[in-house]
Amino acid sequence: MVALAGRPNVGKSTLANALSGTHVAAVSPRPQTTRRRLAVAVHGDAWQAVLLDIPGFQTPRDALTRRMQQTVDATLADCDAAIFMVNAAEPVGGGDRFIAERLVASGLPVLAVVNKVDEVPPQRIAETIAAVSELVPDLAALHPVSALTGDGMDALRAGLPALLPEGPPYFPPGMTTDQTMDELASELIREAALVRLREEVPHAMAVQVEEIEPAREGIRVEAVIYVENPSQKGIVVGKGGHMVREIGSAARRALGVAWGAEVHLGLMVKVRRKWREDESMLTRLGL
Ligand SMILES: Nc1nc2c(ncn2[C@@H]2O[C@H](COP(=O)(O)OP(=O)(O)OP(=O)(O)O)[C@@H](O)[C@H]2O)c(=O)[nH]1
Ligand SMILES: [Mg+2]
Repeated sequence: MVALAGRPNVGKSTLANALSGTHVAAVSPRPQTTRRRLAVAVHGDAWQAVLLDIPGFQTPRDALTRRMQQTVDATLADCDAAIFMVNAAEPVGGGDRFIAERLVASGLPVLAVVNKVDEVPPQRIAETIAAVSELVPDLAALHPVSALTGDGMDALRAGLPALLPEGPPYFPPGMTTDQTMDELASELIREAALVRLREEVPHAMAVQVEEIEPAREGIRVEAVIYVENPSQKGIVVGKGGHMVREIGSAARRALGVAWGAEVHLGLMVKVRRKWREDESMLTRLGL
């Protein structure tokens, strides 16, 4: 079990998807895309690594982000190793230092990944590598990569088994995530919405799957996108329903690939004031 630790937006979920060869974790340019912990299995020849994709480290602001940070802490207390991920395109800063201190204190073997090398010149990559090596002096390994283009990813993949103790395989061949169909659907619907929306809407949005069942030809999904106020609802619905239709068709395509089946998706947009502070709603959303 390998925890993926890093600031929001460094590319943890992109890395998990790329190493597993599937699309099961939501990825978007908005920070705090990942809200729940999800396991993503990487199957090697005679080994298996289970990556635990988790929210980026942050200072909690409300009940939602408090729960997200608890998920991070619980995961670090219960894994065999950690990947410390930083973004080469941003200076290594206080947020990275805070995470590094926690990882060093945990005593876990730590492999560092310097991501987004496609975005910066070599000099900058070298500076980031030096800064990371200083933050975590006993690194098991360090890999500069681009999770987006695939650069450096083969070497990283080959380095995973050395990080891990021997144990039983948790995932059968071909299975790459522990998410239920509901969870995967809500993850990919939220992703489709996140990449199309900006400002305050992404943080105010949650997705709940209401129904999922085999239909005559494929799988039928009914889901609700919750937002916090009517103006956000207007943005998500879009002119004449154009935005919600676009979100729906992107999510339908992604789910179709994940399940290898035709997907029929019904999406509603509803207002639920202050849901981020509503503990029972958060529990219902699986957060
Ligand atoms: N240029 C470039 N962009 C990348 C790379 N890896 C990820 N990204 C982009 O960075 C953004 C954030 O990626 P995510 O994988 O969602 O980041 P994350 O660390 O999981 O973020 P949180 O879940 O919010 O903590 C997305 O727009 C990705 O496409 C990379 O190697 N190069
Ligand atoms: Mg993520």
